[in-house]
Amino acid sequence: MRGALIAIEGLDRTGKTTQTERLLVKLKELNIKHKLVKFPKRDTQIGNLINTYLTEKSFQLSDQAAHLLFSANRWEIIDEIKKELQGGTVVILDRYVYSGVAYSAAKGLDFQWCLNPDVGLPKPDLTVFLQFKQSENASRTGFGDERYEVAEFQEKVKLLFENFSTNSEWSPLYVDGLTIDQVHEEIWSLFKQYLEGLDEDLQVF
Ligand code: DGP
Ligand code: NA
Ligand code: NA
Repeated sequence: MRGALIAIEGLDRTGKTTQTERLLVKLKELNIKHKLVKFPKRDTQIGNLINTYLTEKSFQLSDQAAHLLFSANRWEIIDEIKKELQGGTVVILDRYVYSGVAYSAAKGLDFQWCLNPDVGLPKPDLTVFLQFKQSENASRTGFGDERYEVAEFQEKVKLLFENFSTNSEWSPLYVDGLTIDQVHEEIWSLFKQYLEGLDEDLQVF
């Protein structure tokens, strides 16, 4: 049995990082082998460049070049992720291909062009998409620190994420008015069925 590949997606400040951490605590309690990978993974050389791009607005990079760096950042660690899965470890991704495409296409790049460099990456077994019915995330603390954290841009990203809503692994989760605990319980109920591991091969984008 291989481990499940689970992605947590959403706009900025929807609570992804809080929820992935909650999930890790739970898996630890249950003694289930797990690994978290947060994208962009900023602690590699490519990731360092991405971090500079996101945090320093004076850093000049074409939209296409930035896009390909984010994709390269996924490809540079994918063999490690596959190895973990083969060894039976559950791998949790905090953002993945969906963010890669949605954030770049929101700048006006062609959707399929954006997806192309990620074609061949493994598809998650489950992708939980955290979202608000209202544009509530703009009022959450910390919003606005980085390059993409601008309300109008986030609205465009939200629309582009919709393109994935017909994917079979896609599970939208509205977090309006829910507490951290309640969101955690919802994620857990989606996640539970994958704990035993899976027989079938991973699909690819
Ligand atoms: P985070 O560390 O999760 O807050 O992500 C940093 C920012 O980068 C966030 O605004 C979303 C954006 N982002 C994440 N992955 C990608 C990607 O693959 N491509 C692009 N263009 N943006 C991304
Ligand atoms: Na962010
Ligand atoms: Na974030």
